[in-house]
Amino acid sequence: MSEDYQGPERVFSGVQPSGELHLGNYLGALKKFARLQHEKECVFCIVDLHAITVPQDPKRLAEQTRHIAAAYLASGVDPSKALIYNQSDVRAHTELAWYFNCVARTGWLNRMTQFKDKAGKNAEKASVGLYTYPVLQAADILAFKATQVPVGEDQKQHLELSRDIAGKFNRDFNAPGFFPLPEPLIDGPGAKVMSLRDGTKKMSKSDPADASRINLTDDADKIAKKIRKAKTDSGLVPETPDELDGRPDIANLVGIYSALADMSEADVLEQHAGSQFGPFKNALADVAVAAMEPITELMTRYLSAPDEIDRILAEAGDKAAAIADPIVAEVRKIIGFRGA
Ligand code: AQP
Repeated sequence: MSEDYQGPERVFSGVQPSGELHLGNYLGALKKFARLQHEKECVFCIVDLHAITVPQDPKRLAEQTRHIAAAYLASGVDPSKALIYNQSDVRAHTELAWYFNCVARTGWLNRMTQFKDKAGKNAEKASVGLYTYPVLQAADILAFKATQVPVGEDQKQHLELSRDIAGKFNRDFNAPGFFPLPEPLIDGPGAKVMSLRDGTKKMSKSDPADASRINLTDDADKIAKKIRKAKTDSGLVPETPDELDGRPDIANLVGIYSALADMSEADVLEQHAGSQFGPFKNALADVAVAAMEPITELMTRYLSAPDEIDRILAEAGDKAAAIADPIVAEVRKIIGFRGA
């Protein structure tokens, strides 16, 4: 946090309604959110403005947004403790993003590896929105003057950009401490869940291979099958975490086990050291099904009441706007707009 920032602590994070959520989203984000709501003021968003940086089917977008809301609720985020709202319902995001577009430097954005990964060889054809995505993300966080941002490791570089934007705004407009420098919360197991087919690639909703990920909607049978088919090597389960170096597929499975069972990696390995991967995967499948099945069931239950989801989102949207609008009004004044 900025040395000069004197405001309250606040946690902000978001999830995109751009496809099926998977175990990486759950362990890297949702599970942490459910814990943090007991410790700090939390604002959680469904970032539909981010989702449209790549084409979305308008008929499916609202449905996917409810799907993410159901995932938040099923993962244990309680709307009476934390806000769960929809980004496009709160205008402060887009307004602040424009001001930040004028603060951020193109050189900073050119360094963002996620844009390069997502745009691929066709960067010229990617939307401008995909390019400036991290600027909107900075606006999401700073419209709430959030001090902490729980995310997976893939978001670390974007968080650094948010800090750079906050610092430059404070300096450029001679407003020391106006924005905090938000800190990423990336600690703990599950911060980087990798593909079940390739332990060097992150588990991702855009991977064409469904077997690479465990979706939050997969039933027990599917979860177990995917884990049994996960890539391993010809060795045995090692004895200590140090021996996971250079064995990315095994390190990934041990990491998933540890995160789902709330055990240290050392304890997981102590239980299974020297075992073949068949029995290890069976044990992991049991752990995964026990942890994920209740979430899938709860999601289905929440999704059967879309009106209730809409009510929760609308109520939280009003509360979120009541926090963010005055902050953005102050920004207008600081910038020097007439009538601000
Ligand atoms: N593999 C992962 N391990 C740990 N955390 C992860 N997150 C995503 N993948 C992993 C975290 O989930 C949160 C929400 O992510 P998002 O919906 O904003 O989208 P994303 O990061 O773009 O997720 P995907 O699945 O990887 O989507 P695509 O395939 O579109 O790139 C974030 O906190 C993220 O860190």
